[in-house]
Amino acid sequence: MSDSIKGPAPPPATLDGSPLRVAIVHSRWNKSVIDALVAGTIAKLKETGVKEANIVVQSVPGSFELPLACSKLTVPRMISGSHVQAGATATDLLGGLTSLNPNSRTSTPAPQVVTMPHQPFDAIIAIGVLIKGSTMHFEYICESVSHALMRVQLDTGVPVIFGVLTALTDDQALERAGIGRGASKGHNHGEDWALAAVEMASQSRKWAEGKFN
Ligand code: DLZ
Repeated sequence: MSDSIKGPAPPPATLDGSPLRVAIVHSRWNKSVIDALVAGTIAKLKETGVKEANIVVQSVPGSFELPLACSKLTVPRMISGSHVQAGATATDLLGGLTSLNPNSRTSTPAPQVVTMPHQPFDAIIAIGVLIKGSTMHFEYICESVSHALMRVQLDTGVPVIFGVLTALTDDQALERAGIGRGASKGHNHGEDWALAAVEMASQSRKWAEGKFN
C-alpha cells in the first residue's frame, strides 16, 4: 500500500450518472495511451450509470484542437442580444436571429428568450496526451490548451473536464493510463475524469435549480 497523500477524496454523495449525457473528445496523438484513457473513462462512466447511448465520442488530430471541438459541442447561452437557453437547436437559433433583421418591417425587436428542451451534453471530457519533446512545442500547447479548456467551461457553463496528460516522458504517460511498462502498471486517470464529469454535471444541474444539499 502506498503512503502517498495525493489524489482525490471520494465525492460527498453517491454518483448517479443515469440521467446524464456526456461527450468525450480525444486527440489522436500518442494513440496507445489515448486508447487506454478513453476506455478507462467510458468504463467508469458506465459504472456510475451513464447509458452507453448517452456517451458520445469524437476525435481531433491533436491536443491543440481540443478546445475548439469542446466549444462546438456546447450551446451558446446568448447570441446577439437573444438569450438562448440550454438545449437550443440550430433552427431555433436561426429563428431567434431572423427577428433581428434590419430590413424587417417590424419595429426594433425586443430581446427574445428561446427556451429549449435540453442541454446536449451535461459534461465534456477533453482527453489528450502531450509528451515533452526537444523543443518548446510542448510548453506552448500545454499552456494554451489548459487555458482554452478552462475558458470554454466558464464561457458556456458546461463542465469541461481536463483530461490532458502533460508528461515529461513516455513512461509517465503510460503509467497515468494504467499501462506502465514497469512492475506497477500505474493508474488509469480516465477513471478519475469520468467521476469528475459525473459529479460536476450532477452538481451543475442541482445548482441551476437552486438546490444546495
Ligand atoms: C505537433 C504535436 C506535437 C509535436 N506533439 C503533440 C503531442 O505530444 N500531443 C498532442 O496531442 N499533439 C501533439 N502535436 C499536435 C498538435 O496538438 C496539433 O494537432 C498540431 O500542431 C496542429 O494544430
